[in-house]
This record gives sequence, structure tokens and C-alpha cells, in this order.
Amino acid sequence: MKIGIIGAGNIGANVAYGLICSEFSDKISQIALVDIVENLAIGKALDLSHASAVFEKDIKVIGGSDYAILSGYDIVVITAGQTRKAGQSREDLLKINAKIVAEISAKIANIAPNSVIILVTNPLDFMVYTAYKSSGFPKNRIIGMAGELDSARLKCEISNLKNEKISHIKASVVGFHNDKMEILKDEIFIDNKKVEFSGKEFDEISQNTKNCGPKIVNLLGTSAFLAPASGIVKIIKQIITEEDKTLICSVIDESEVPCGRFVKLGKFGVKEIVKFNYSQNFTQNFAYFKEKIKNIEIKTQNKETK
Ligand code: A3D
Repeated sequence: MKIGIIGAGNIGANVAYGLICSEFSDKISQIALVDIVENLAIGKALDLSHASAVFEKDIKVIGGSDYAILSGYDIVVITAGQTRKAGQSREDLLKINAKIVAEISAKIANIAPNSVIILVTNPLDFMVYTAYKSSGFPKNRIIGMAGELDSARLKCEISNLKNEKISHIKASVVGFHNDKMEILKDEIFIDNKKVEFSGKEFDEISQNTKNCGPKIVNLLGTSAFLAPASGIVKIIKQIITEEDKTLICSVIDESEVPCGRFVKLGKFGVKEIVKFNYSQNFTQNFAYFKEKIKNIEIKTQNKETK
């Protein structure tokens, strides 16, 4: 498998490093970093190629600013764009990042027309939609990473509150990657037993989960990158190994509204959107998305590529 990463910044470089260190690294032959800042992509690729050599892995890592290096690639991750600064919401980045992601997606469609595109650029669900329209790819080949990160953050909160090991906890966050994210209270289990929370406890873990993003921005002056990169590595693992596992990813169904849903992944991206009885709120929020996206001009490709 050949994996391209657009944006050699914090998330991009850590996705590459995570892939090199992964237990499925033998399935990866090449990683390419592309960044508008050419030296950054070349320099980080060089460093990562040495990391790969330290671990005695046969992964070639290349970098540059020319998209031609992605020719025929299988998976392309888009991390390029601005990050939010303290006080900014993810949606403050909408216009600027939509322009960046639209241009990049159109280039990917030309150079790697059979690839699966994975997005992390914020505001995530809007960028999934932008890449879908600008690439002309079918819905199954566009995947956004957020639900696995938000669910991991929720698991950390539950682990701290109940003093339980993360590996014993099942917890899911679906919907949009913003304040409207939905914590599935009835789907929280420890050792397969449903967990009961007082109203105050549930409010606290919900609020803390939603606040993880801004809290890290305030501490670091930039957004989180190690956990988001790990979420992308997890998605790539599912695509490559095709294990029968359910993840939460931002995907587009017939409603044409991307947001976090339960999915199964495989070589061609989304294999299945798993049926689930989502709340009324979940679908009511679609109106909010449609209202916001209609003000964003997105250059679209004429037809879907197969
Ligand atoms: P950062 O370290 O700034 O890296 C972004 C990289 O993109 C930089 O190296 C830029 O040079 C590059 N870039 C900018 N414009 C272009 C372009 N047109 N073509 C190619 N490269 C370009 O940011 P980061 O890696 O920390 O974050 C990347 C994105 O992920 C931001 O939009 C964040 O808000 C977002 N993010 C999402 C999550 C989710 O959970 C969805 C979490 C954390 C961050």
C-alpha cells in the first residue's frame, strides 16, 4: 500500500510515524508527505525515512510539494489547513480551509483517481463534504476522522471517573465534530455491563469530552495532534486489514450530510454504514449543516469517479 499525506505539520508527520511504528507496517511500501512548504515535507520525510530504518522497516518515505509523487497512491490523508488558535471555534476555519481542501481534493482526483481520501482538517464534517464535492469521488471513498478521537476522549473521562481500565470500557460519540457531538449514554459499558451515571456525573463527562479540544489549544497554542494522528492510523489499519470491526467515522449517506456514524471499512473505503437507531437530535442537526454549507462555494467535479 502507498499512503500519501497532505500537510507535513503536526498531524501529518505523526500519522507517518504512527504508520512506521504500527504492527501492520509490513503492508506499507511507501509514504509520501506533500506540503506547500517544500523543505518541510522533504526534511520530515528524510527524518521519517531514518526512523523507518532504525526500526529496520522497508518503507520508503518521500516528500515534496509536487502532487505528482502521489501518482497511483491507494490512500491519501488530508491534514493541510489552518489550526485554530485560542478563542477560535473549529467553524471559524470554514472558509479558508474549504478553499484549501477543495484545491487539494481536485488534485488528488487527478493524480490518484482510485484512492480513498481520509480527512482531518477542521471543521471536519464540512471538509468531508468539500472533499466529496471537489474530488467527484463516490461517497464510500471519503472518510473523516473525529468519532474515534471523541470516543477516546470520553473513555478517558469515564476511566478517571470510575477508576477503570480503558480497555474494559466501551463508549461512543457520534454526530458532528463540534459542540453538537452526541454521547450515546445508553451505549456506555464497562466489562459489557451498562454503566449508570448520576445526572451530574454524565453532564461532567459530556462537558469535559467536548472541552478537550479547546483545553489543548489553550495549553499548547495549537490543536491536539498525537491523538488525532492515532485516529487516522486506526482508520488506515481497518482499510488495510479489513478486520470485521466497527469504527465511528464522518461519512456521507443518502442524506448527503457527513457526520460521525458507525461504519465498517475495507480496501474501497466505507464497506458498510451500520444501521443504528440514532436520536431525533442527530437528524435534526442536519438542518444546521445544510444552512452553513450553502454559503460556501465549492468547485465540484462533474461526475463521480468509480
Ligand atoms: P499544522 O501543524 O499547522 O500542519 C498543517 C500543515 O498544512 C502545515 O505544514 C502547512 O504548511 C500545510 N498546508 C497549509 N496549506 C496547505 C496547502 N494548500 N497545501 C499543502 N499543505 C498545506 O496543523 P495540524 O497538523 O496540527 O492540524 C491540521 C488540521 O487538522 C487543522 O485544520 C486542525 O484544526 C485539524 N485537526 C482536526 C482534528 C480532528 O479531530 C478532526 C483534531 C486536531 C486538529
